[in-house]
Amino acid sequence: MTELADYPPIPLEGDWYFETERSGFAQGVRVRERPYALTTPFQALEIIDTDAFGRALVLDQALQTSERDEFMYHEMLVHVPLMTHPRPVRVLVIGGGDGGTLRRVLEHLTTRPTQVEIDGAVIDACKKYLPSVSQGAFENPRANVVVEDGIPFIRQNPGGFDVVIVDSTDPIGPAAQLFEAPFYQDVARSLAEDGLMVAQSSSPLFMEDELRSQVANVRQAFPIVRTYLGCVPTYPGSLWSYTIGSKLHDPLAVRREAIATRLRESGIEPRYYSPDVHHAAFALPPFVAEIVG
Ligand code: AG3
Repeated sequence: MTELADYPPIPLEGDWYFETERSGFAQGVRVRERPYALTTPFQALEIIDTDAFGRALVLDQALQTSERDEFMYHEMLVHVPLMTHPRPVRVLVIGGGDGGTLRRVLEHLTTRPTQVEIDGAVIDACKKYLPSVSQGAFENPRANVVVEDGIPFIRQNPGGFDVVIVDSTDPIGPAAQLFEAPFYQDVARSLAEDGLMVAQSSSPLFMEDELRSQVANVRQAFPIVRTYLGCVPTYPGSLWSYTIGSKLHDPLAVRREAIATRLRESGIEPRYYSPDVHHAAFALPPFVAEIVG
């Protein structure tokens, strides 16, 4: 254990860490080791080794990603919007300091994606302690990684991006503004005429109000808005949502054969995403359809 001294580590009960949600609900993992913890200028960061999920990243006491299930989240966050755009060239990632998103973006492109992450300490910790998530993405010469606040960055870069991917923490703390209407309007301005964006959009079961207002905010900025679902066992309730805002391309209009061809040509071998999963993810249970309107 190193560098735990300057940060009160996440509270354990015995060797269990419980992430508590509102409504008196908690999800627990047994913790084997606590290799690293740090209070950054933005948040409390801890790396834990768990029996169930392998090594994992915790920010402000919310599990962000784990070796075992990171693919379930990152593949859905990246492949769905990038397959929706017919020819993504200029791609921007906001957040995503563990590198799991950047790694998948690099698989699609031959061009240079940009990533803007506010907290360089997350990148440093994940490169060192969670290298299997980024798999060298930060060292890739094509990766343009900027440690900066994404909100002013997006305002200063209008007009060029094909796809913007918002890989943020929950809508509280440092990421709160990334869920607001002015930010989505800035994102829309930063996109090309046929550009689109995606943002992780919380648990439809436990964060219903946040999802409802986020989707309403995306609607203020984009004509095509589609929420889709996936399963991420480390997140509260497992059922997780993502929301696309698009100027032209509709994720529902992408043909399965086109997805299969692009996967094959790019040599991408997803473990969660597939042409069928792409479309299935947009089938919303009535309670989710009601939330997103
Ligand atoms: N981004 C979404 C994390 C949400 C987790 N919420 C929670 N555990 N309450 C994760 C970043 C992965 N690149």
